[in-house]
Amino acid sequence: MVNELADGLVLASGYLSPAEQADLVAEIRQVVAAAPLYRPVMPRFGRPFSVQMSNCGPLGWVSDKSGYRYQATHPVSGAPWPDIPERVAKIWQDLSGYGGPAECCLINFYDDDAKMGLHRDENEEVFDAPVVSVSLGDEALFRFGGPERKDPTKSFRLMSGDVLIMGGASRLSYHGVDRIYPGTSSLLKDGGRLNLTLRRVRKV
Ligand code: MD3
Ligand code: FE
Repeated sequence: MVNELADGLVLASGYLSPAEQADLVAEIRQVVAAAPLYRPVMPRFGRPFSVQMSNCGPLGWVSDKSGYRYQATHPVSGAPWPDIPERVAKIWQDLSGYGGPAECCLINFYDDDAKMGLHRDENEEVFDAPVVSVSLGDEALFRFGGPERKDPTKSFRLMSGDVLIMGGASRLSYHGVDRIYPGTSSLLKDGGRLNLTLRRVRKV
């Protein structure tokens, strides 16, 4: 079921079947075997994120004391990021409506207590492509506002297999994850939530 939650914010509920979700998780497990999840820290003060991260694709999004940026290598191992799995690239191809491949697949892992504060995705060089995000595992309470931090927000539950597309007017809107609902999915054997966020970084 496809539902426009706000101008440019489209939720494809249950886009991935349970079998497809399981295949996707197996592929992401291979990616994080090569590029382990790590815990980034906030710029300046160095406060650790509650979310653990990794990436695949030519560019990965990273955060450390010196700032947010995209880079071609894992910040801990120094190795290039693994390729974006075919199955993930296809989700972008099918849903982004964009004339070029995704360059970054950020992998966010939420344990039971993890959350992500309200922010905008604005470290990319271009904003003409949407952001496409895939939810896997436990449900999350997602908060979505407007282009200004003070704008009113609405909350939605994201469930395993849902794909969210943020284009047009919503591309530069504030958003975050307020909480995870532990035990709401059996997809990940040790629980938690995986989110894949696909982005175009540079102009085609
Ligand atoms: C709305 N991730 O990685 S995905 C992020 O569930 C991020 O892990 C959240 O925000 C997560 O940056 C939310 C949904 C999402 C992603 C990007 C957006 C919503 C967005 C960009 C613009 C507007
Ligand atoms: Fe974001």
